[in-house]
Amino acid sequence: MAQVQFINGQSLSNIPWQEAPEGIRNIPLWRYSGNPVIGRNPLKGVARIFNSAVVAYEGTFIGVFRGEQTNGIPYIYLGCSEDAIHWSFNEERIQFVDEDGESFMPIYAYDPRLVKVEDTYYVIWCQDFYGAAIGMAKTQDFKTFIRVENPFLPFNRNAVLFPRKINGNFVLLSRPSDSGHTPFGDIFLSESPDLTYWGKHRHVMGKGSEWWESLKIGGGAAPIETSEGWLLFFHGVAGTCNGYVYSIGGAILDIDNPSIVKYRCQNYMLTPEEWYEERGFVPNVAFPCATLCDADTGRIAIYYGAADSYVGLAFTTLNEAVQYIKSNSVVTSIDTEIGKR
Ligand code: BMA
Repeated sequence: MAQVQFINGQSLSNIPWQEAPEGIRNIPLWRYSGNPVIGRNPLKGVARIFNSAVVAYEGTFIGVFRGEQTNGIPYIYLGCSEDAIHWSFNEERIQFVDEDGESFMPIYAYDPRLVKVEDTYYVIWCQDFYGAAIGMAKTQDFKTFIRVENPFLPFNRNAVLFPRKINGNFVLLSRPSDSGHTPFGDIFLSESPDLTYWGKHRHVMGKGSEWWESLKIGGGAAPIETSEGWLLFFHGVAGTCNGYVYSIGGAILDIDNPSIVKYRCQNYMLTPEEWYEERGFVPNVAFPCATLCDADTGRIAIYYGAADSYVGLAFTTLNEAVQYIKSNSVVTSIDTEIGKR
């Protein structure tokens, strides 16, 4: 297969990396041998950090972390790292403000994603808005975080912004839900010229016919722009007699019209197997929220929450991930349509 390229990719020579282990590999992702990279009680007043997102920033790394406080309420904390493996965190929760500078602190905030579009970083998370809904804030310096209007009505989760405007508009993936443990869910896409008014809603992907994603799916890491289309790592959920199992899936969306799925991998890309994925506050969860990419080598580092208790790191290359998705792709007419019924 011809080499796949990142589009608008950056050099990231300090991306964390380990070569794939020897032996049988059934999946195109391999775990960092030092996982979990964030363990229990990582911070005063915080019992667990998981489902968190990182970016490269000024030669080092910075991230927004879901911290489960010792009162059980999740909030978002800022962390930084020299190597994207060892993290230190601000003890203070991120202090969000409204446009007018007034404090805005949601009752709870969880599952943050972090995406740079042009010169601004956007944090997107789930918060209470008369039920579970999407919250959003912007920052340019990781000191001031200014709230952006809530994009959608409740109930919704797993919102992920594309890293550039498409046809002049911001584009957001989301997963309409209920306010509880949502036993259903497809990925949709919405556009906005200004991050205030959202429309042109499209269906992107439905829960899969494969067992590992047969209950619901949700956006994961920000889509990665490549010569094959937008590479999306998402989560797929199976409902078993002992509860939900969250795996990592992979798909490639059309570059100009990402409501069209070009390829969708029928196999999971990673599923809970290690102790830190199978055992924890919620067992059997691998929940991807971010990637780092190095355009020079094609390396991809994937950050995922493990068992609602830890942060795990996994690796792949652009070629291996895309080749695996393409060679195991099954798309239905619901995937390949524009998604506007
Ligand atoms: C989902 C979200 C995630 C969590 C997952 C498994 O509904 O709440 O934050 O990781 O459940 O508990």
